[in-house]
Amino acid sequence: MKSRVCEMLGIEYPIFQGAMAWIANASLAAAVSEAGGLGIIAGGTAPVELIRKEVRKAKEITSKPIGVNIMLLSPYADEMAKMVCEEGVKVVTTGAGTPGKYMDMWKAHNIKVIPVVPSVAIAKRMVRSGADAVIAEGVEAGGHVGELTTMVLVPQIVDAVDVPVIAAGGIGDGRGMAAAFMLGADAVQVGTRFLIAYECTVHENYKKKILNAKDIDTVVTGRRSGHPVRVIRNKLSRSFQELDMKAAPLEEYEKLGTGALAKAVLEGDMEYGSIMAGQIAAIVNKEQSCKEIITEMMKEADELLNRSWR
Ligand code: TUI
Repeated sequence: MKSRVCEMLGIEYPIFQGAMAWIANASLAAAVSEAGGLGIIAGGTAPVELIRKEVRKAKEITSKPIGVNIMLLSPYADEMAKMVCEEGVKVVTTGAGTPGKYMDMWKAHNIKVIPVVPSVAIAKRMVRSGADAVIAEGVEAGGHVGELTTMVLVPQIVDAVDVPVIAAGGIGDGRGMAAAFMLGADAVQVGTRFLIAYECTVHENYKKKILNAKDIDTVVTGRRSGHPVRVIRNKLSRSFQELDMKAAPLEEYEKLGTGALAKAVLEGDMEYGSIMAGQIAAIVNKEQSCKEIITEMMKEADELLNRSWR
């Protein structure tokens, strides 16, 4: 099941590990890359030197390709964009915005640029400005989300652009992966399932939340604020919903949201921390190594895609 994405990036399996802010560090990304997928270190809103250290650490653990994700709402996005050039990173993904202004610089450093896109129009715009591939992310995903589901977004973007499309949002096993391939995707991006990997250093309380999550346990908060985010329901998500209901000023969203992700990830605060996770959390029921996750997904997807449907 080699795809053109594997050839473009020099990876063995068409599985990207989703960039999860404060979570996707050298430990997780290097384990995924070492297992043959594409590990991605998340820049999130962290200061650039912290992420530079993670990039260097990852390179000590594996010699395989590693990506870095730049979250474009970060106050450090400009510095992060330069850092990936300085550190010789080969693959950059972006989220929560359009990276057009960095494109020339990245191209000059031979970096493959793969933006996350929530719509056909943005996908086309990114390809026009030089994207090598796009990640079509549906609203099933955890964290900052668009409006459309993976099921409807992926085939439309596949039809609209001539670069490889990576499907993201709601993919957590070989069935989801096979389905994404059927929709025309060349690879998949998986976030939530990697949260419970042994190599993932997120707080144990966060892992337990994922392992215990049921189908309807996530909710999108903050649509009104312009930063819709999918999280597991808790006291914080209910407070956000109250802000929505009373049409609160945007500063109140910011006050509530600042530092909330780090609170969940680092301190394990499951009441007032922001527990970002995708809807597929419900099928994530066992802890595994990154290698086990990738091997299992590949085997399942391979069997399904080779099955006779007559
Ligand atoms: O970026 C994500 N998911 C994220 S980022 C994040 S950290 C965060 N911190 C503070 C505030 C908000 C988030 C947690 N999860 N996914 C990729 C993604 N990108 N989803 C949607 C988009 C997107 C949205 C609009 C990409 C481009 C875009 O373009 C709008 C435009 O016209 O520029």
